[in-house]
Amino acid sequence: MHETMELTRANRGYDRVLSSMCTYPHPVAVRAHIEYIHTNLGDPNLFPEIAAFERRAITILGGYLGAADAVGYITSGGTESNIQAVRASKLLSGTRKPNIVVPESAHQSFEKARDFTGVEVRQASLDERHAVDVNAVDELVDENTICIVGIAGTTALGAIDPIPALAQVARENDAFLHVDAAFGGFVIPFLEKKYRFDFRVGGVRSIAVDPHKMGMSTIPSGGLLFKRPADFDAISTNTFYSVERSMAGTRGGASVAATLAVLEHLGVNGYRDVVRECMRLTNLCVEEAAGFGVYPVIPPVMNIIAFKLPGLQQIALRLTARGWRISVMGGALRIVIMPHIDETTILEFLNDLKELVKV
Ligand code: 0PR
Repeated sequence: MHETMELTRANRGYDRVLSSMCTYPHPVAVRAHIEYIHTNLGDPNLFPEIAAFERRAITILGGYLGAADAVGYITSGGTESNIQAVRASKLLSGTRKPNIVVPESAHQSFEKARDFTGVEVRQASLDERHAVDVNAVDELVDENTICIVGIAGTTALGAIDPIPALAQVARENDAFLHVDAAFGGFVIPFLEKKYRFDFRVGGVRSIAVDPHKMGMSTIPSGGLLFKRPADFDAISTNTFYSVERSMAGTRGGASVAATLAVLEHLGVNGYRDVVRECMRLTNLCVEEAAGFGVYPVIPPVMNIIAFKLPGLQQIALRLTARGWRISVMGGALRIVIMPHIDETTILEFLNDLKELVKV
């Protein structure tokens, strides 16, 4: 009894959490997760039904990203997807001293990819819109560049890199192009404004897209998709029971079932509604903050706002003391307007922010 109470206290939930790209999973995802909690996709022969769920989930994700015939698997998250994409590009290349070119805004998972694969990571500078500068990428690319990375929804700002221009550089240099849409992959397809960032751009070979972020699935569920089956095959290992293309051996089938359940339940219209509400609150937040002289680094593209604030550290500490969970990133206060945030919460946050900015 005592231990249960401890657990309950530790479970604070997402109340006042503006720092996270994760949220409460959808109830249908939770139900599916529990139902399949015992399953192991490491041995798909044992659970062929879940292996089929995974293929269906990948087909739906591929459809959202412009290639319903894409192949791939449900990973443990964006980190695994990015590492595996770099690994695939390395295994496909014959280069002895391979390098990859990533934007300065890239997630730290590419550092891990470097450590695991031994590729050199070159960082390209950003332009005034905080998207990668394609000229800088072009200058860093050489005959040993095996992979170029573009980000569709950067961690700090939610900016979208110019994927079509990166694709051209990749094509000219015979490099693999990976798009990190871990966050943006479940937002951009459902925005009113259209962006070219997915498999519809010729040259995009793989995409990371995380159901456990805006997809409202359970943790851990990431997605790694390849346009060409041969690219996915590059990361395969023969085992005595099957062919494995994942990083892990034993891996849970529960979040795969959860992902398929929420994908089928929400569908395009469901996700569009989720994104529409998050964007309404994002825009409301930006407009209200402008009313007391606080502005974002870039006009939000998606439901991520990075506010420029004089006295940032002090304000961040005071917000934290009032129970807000926020991030300080790239010299700004980053908040993510996830589905667990409602209008009342935003207005309370803005009240606190306004008070602290005045002090
Ligand atoms: N790519 C991008 C663009 C990301 O923003 C992230 C996560 C990843 C890859 C890696 O994804 P996984 O964490 O699934 O491996 N960025 C989040 C962030 O920095 C991670 C996070 C999530 C941090 C929830 C805190 C938190 O409460 O915001």
